[in-house]
Amino acid sequence: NFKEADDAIDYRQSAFSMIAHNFGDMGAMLKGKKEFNAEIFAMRAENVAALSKLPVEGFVAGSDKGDTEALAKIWSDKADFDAKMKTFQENAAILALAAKSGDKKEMKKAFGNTGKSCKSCHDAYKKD
Ligand code: ASC
Repeated sequence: NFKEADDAIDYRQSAFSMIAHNFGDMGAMLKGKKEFNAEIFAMRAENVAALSKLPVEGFVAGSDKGDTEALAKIWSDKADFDAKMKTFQENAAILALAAKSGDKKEMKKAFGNTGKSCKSCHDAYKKD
């Protein structure tokens, strides 16, 4: 139900932009680049978990053409792409739980796994 391919591209890029903003701030806290705040960290983790569900909808057929870094391989390997998106969503959900646990070690582990799932998809499906 996007009018144009460009609308689908805007939609997914908006979601990725919000994911990067929230995830990046969590990374800054874990790496000691800014003060760790458990409440903000948990809010950001919740945001990422919710946002992780959004981009996939924007990868509609034909939206490899336009102002996008998405590789055409996404649509020829859609099952693998969707599986990687699902792994990201699962890792983000685990990160949101870890954030509420108060256990910094768990948070770091879950943050690392989530970042790995970002990267595995970028390596396979994003122009560099
Ligand atoms: C980020 C960000 C990404 C991922 C990736 C993880 O903060 O913007 O694209 O983490 O670098 O490896």
